[in-house]
Amino acid sequence: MTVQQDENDFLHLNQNLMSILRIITLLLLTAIPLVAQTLPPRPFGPTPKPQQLVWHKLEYYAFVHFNMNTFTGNEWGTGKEDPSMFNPANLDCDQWARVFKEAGMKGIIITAKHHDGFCLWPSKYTEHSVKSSVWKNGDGDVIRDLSEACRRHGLKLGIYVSPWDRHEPSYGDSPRYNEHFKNQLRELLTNYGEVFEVWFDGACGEGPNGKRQVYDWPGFVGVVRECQPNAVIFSDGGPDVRWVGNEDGFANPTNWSLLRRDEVYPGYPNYQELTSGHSDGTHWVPAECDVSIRPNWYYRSTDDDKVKSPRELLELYFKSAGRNGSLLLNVPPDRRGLIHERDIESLQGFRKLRDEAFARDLARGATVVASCVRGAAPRYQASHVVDGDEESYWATDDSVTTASLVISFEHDTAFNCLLLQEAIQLGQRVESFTIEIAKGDKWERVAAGTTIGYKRILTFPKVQSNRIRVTILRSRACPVISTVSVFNTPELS
Ligand code: FUL
Repeated sequence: MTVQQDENDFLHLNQNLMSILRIITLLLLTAIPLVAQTLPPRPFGPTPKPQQLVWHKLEYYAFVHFNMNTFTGNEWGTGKEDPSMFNPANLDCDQWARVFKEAGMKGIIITAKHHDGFCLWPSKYTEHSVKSSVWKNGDGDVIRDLSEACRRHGLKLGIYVSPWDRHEPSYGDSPRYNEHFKNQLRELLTNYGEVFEVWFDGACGEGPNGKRQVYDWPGFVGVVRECQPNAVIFSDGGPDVRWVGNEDGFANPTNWSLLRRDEVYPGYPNYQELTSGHSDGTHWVPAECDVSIRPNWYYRSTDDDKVKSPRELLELYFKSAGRNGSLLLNVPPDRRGLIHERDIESLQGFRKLRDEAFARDLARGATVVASCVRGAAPRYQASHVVDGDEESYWATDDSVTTASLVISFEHDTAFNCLLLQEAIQLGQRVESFTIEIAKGDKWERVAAGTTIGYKRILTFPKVQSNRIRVTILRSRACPVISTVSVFNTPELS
């Protein structure tokens, strides 16, 4: 081998290395923007905490107003009731749990203490409780019975506890009562296993000469966080779940899970705002829609023929869970301590209607084409909206806030209901959308909406077509849609 040959080999090697380097650089230069482009959308605005995400999926659960008022026939007791009046001779929390489970509910929130101060558990801090009643000779504990029944039936347990207490002598002596209330909260939140929601009622009927109690809200919230870190806290203004601003069980069609939380407090005078939330809200505080299956919160035999019908309950479901809220349906046990036959009938009828309404998602597995797919990446492709997986989603490029999806069926298909979901872990984004069907070579509008959020259900007169176009007209950031479902629900025709 000559010196000349050596030099040639060296030069060749160098040239080869240079070409390889050039190719690598080229690859990197083209790949970097692609990789950057297909990064998931960044969260936009306030987003839900993990326990709020879990809560959103519950959608429908029971409210149970049951305690001293059940026996007096009052809606608000005075606190002067004789504890011996509380005597539900056939109390059976297992029956409640069975009925609610069969109704398709996910949990039960019980009035552990209402405004009259009577406690359904043997609190160490008052004599005004089940321990002074004749029920089970004072040895009973409704919260214990219910927590065990919930566990047996796979239901979540929630606790309603009224800060306003008309029995407790320390009420009005602010620091003393606040301590009393926190002690009672601790009992409820440490002795009965996991609690999914703590419900703070904002009502207080003290007149101008009534007792003035300044509540230690940060302290109350602190006790819940300490004892039940996975629970959500409800009040007019959250901090985790807000009142919907009415007791009729509906949210407005425009419903933001957002709230200017620092402005809203229990007893907030502009509570009508809560039915839509605040579009410029600073925190994620979704709406819970509470309503009673009867005209009153507590059981009265005179209401037995006024129980809401399955059809009325279905309509409420569309106006609550179908408008980005949850449905908290009150079903008050009677004086026996049982859910009344009339209520059971309605709950079962409602379950049947709901099952029929959503029996078959016509869009599942259909062909979907989007006007834009984020980075043209499969991870964000349009078909994710019909794959039945709430975790996967369709998203557009960051710069695209108006976009559409066309869902095609093999044949003309009749339908009257559409269900949409945003991937809310990334925030609530959509402000306006339309739904159209193909008629010949034209598109015909069948429905339009504003917000979507966790779940938005739209119903309309039955139409028939082989193509549906969902257009996101306005979104605060690129739309991120996890579900589009299509139904032909018999109840609506
Ligand atoms: C209100 C209370 O005053 C009613 O009695 C009932 O408990 C309802 C759910 O909340 O604020």
